[in-house]
Amino acid sequence: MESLLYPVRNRFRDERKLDGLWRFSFDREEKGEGDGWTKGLPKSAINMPVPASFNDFFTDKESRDYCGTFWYECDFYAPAKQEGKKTYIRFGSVTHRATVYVNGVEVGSHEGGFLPFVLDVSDAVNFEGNNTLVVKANNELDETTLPCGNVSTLKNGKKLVKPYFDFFNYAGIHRSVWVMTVGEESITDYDVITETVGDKAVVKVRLEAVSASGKSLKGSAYLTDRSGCQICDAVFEMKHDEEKGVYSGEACFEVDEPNLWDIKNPYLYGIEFDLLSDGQEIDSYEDKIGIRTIEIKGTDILLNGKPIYLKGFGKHEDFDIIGRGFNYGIAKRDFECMKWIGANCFRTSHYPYAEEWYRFADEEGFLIIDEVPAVGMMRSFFNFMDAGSGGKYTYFFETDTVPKLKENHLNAVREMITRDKNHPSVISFSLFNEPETISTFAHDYFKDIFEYARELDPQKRPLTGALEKTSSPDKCQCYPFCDFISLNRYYGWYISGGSELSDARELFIEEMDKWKALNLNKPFVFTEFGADTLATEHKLPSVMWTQEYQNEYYDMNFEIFDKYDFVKGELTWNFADFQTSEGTFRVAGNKKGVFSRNRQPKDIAFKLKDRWENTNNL
Ligand code: CKX
Repeated sequence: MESLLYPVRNRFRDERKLDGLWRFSFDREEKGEGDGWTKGLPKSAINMPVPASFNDFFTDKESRDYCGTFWYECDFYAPAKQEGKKTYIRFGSVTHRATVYVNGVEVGSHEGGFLPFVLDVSDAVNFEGNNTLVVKANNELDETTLPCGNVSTLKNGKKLVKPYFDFFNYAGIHRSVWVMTVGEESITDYDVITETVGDKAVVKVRLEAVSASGKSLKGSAYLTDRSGCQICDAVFEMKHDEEKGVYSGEACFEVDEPNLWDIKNPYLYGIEFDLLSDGQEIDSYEDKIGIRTIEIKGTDILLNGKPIYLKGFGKHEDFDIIGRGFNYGIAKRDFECMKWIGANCFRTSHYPYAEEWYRFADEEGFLIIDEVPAVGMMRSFFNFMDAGSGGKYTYFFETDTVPKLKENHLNAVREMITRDKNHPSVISFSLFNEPETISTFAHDYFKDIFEYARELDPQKRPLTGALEKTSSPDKCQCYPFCDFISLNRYYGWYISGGSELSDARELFIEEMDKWKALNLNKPFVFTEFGADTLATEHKLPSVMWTQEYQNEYYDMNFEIFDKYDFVKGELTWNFADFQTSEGTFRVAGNKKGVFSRNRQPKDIAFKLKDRWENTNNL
């Protein structure tokens, strides 16, 4: 079973978090396996909090920037053995890859650092006593991994990761770890599609289950309103799908006068699925769903049939000390800041975030563009700045790396859509960030990625991908795949910044006129625009990096957005300052945040608040 359902605890299922203080060792010489670390780490292992990135706990550079294999270990007691039940370990994510051992037995591995994986540990677990859980992890990147990068070796032999993107390559066990007990006959997945017809809603549900014994299964489900009252129910005939080895069934609810999920009233219904065999209940699964529609019509993005304008941010999972580790307190502060400023949307740039973000957004009424970790698909971070000028641009033509890259990309798309498909907050999937898109190789590569995603998403949400400037209207071969066009544009920052702002404006208009001339009849959303700004710097008249310049830059950008009626969203780069690799290009991080890294507003935040709260047409 590879069920990515979020863990729940009920009369048939158990889940316990293993978060806390684990033990940790770097494995600089790759000796761990030979030295028996699969059974337990050596005495020299140190304490390490989970979930968190390991990097910024350290006070020495070598450890912070460590590149290679590292190990985690914790002890756990499994829930008591029960007839007909299996025991699983579930990782929210381990960055970027992991192999897992229970009591020295290898139980599985996973590639990709931003999505969950679940391993059946039933045969490896000792139910009578203590168990040792060991994770061998690795944070290296290459041109087949998502995200992309490579590793260089310094003269002193030290390995250094070279990401093809600017955010710091944080690593570790970034999200919660659970030990779970689930029946051999159990619910493994469900899909929900919601439609509105007049004053009714139709909720189509597909339930999937496994039956190890081959016993026939039946399903039932019911919906409850906010007060917990049951409002409708349905029964599923479960049919065996030979090819997939699962049972599945479909049912349909009709909800009279539904409370639609939207930004102002994010109404969630409860849904409970029950699984029966021989008339006996054997499993159940509870969740919350929202009834809403999302579609593109002409140049409009329609939420529940009404046009919306996306206002918000590209974000990162990034904070002082804990790096990319999920923390509810930080998520709470981020949602409060986003509410305060009048935002309604964020993009999970450049990877799927912890599941808790989406559950939180469902509750709070935020729209999410959910992005797969396909970032860095140019040869280097700097390459995207000059690729258009005739530099290397064919990321997708080298046949020795592309098949593996594509396999990893398709897998990440599958895992992301499987995990996130039922969230009302998720209005779109973004399938790339700033790759090379101007070759026929890129065209053929992304054609398959988009087709796969369309096939997988039961809700058939709009798909997109964020295009940087070399993906120009006359050269880009991939924008036709997008249901709305997402542009990352930096006129006035990377292009003609500072005193040249008036030129930036002209160039921006030139490009937008070209898009307009294509008459695509699709919405455009700015998925990135922004100017690095030091929260401490003021200067009159402005210079780049000051708060005054950030304001002028935004004013120019707003003027252009407002000129073109097919622009249906503005997601600034970035919500907050974030950590990057070090270099001359960044001042101890990317400073394009509207908020500082500790989530305090820069001057620009007040301008945005005014625009987003008070401009009627947005
Ligand atoms: N876009 C010209 C991807 C983000 C970066 C952002 C930046 C670039 C800009 C591309 O991940 O942080 O340079 O600020």
